[in-house]
Amino acid sequence: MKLQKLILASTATVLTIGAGLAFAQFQKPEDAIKYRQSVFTVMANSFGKIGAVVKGEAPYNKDEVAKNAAVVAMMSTLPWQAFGPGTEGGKAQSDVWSDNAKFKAAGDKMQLAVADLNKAAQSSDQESIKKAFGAAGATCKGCHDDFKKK
Ligand code: ASC
Repeated sequence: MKLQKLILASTATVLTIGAGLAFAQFQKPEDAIKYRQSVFTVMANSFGKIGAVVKGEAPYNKDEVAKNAAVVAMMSTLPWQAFGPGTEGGKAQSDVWSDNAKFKAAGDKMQLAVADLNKAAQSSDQESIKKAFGAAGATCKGCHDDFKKK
């Protein structure tokens, strides 16, 4: 009887650790999906504010652009931890998991591009901001084309 309890408890512990590895800090796959979608929502909001300036729809304010570029750069480091094994769903195509190396490479490319945008935004050189914004937007689109459900 005691041995059975011990085995049950051990099994529960192993299962708990296994689930913990699969979902990292997330209790359920839905939590990971909500997390990564929230990150992209905040990122898109700041990126869009820079876009309005670049397109001449909003006045250029160096501090605002720099702040939004810093938000985008920081947020760009976060969603990847929420695409772990067993977190399929949301707007992510199954290729995220079946072709994970390609997805990782696309994510790395985006992070480099938004880091460049952040650097450009610290200057007042609107031409370089515009160029870096375009390059960053292309990495967003590239990943959406390949990995996001329409
Ligand atoms: C945005 C936004 C994206 C990208 C992408 C660029 O402002 O929310 O996902 O730009 O549309 O093509």
